[in-house]
Amino acid sequence: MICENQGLIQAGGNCYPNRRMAACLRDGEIVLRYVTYALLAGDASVLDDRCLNGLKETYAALGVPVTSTVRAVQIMKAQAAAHIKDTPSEAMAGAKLRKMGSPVVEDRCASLVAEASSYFDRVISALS
Ligand SMILES: CCC1=C(C)/C(=C/C2=NC(=C\c3[nH]c(/C=C4\NC(=O)[C@H](C)[C@H]4CC)c(C)c3CCC(=O)O)/C(CCC(=O)O)=C2C)NC1=O
Repeated sequence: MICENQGLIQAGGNCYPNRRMAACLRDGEIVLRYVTYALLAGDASVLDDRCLNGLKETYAALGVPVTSTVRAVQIMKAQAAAHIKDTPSEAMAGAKLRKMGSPVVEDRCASLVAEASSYFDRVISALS
């Protein structure tokens, strides 16, 4: 997200200075954590109630840009799908490429990928 929009980390950007960058990274982790909870529960209510409830208003009040937030969630969605399918991108990962070697069943875990994707989409629609 930052690579695509360097203005975020320049004076006036919402990830400037480091304090805001740290808050943004933390928010990304929070979203991933609640998406994980939803996956484990097979239900989005914990994501809705404890993470997304009021977030759009909070972000609006703080001037956190929606388009950049949505882009970050889209990137996490794509990464999550690649990890569930155990098909990380060699081009993106470079020397850090690591395959989990976990058993990948029924059409590369298509139903699990679809379920995870639906929770990321829920985050995007709650913020849009
Ligand atoms: C458990 C549920 C929960 C959520 C979801 C949560 C979000 C949350 N993010 C916040 C701030 C923030 N969130 C961001 C996030 C970003 N800025 C960008 O440019 C990017 C697009 C994006 C990261 C992808 C930033 C920069 C702040 C600090 C804004 C400021 O203080 O000016 C704040 C204001 C208080 C604080 O700074 O900690 C809250 C409440 N807090 C919670 O307790």
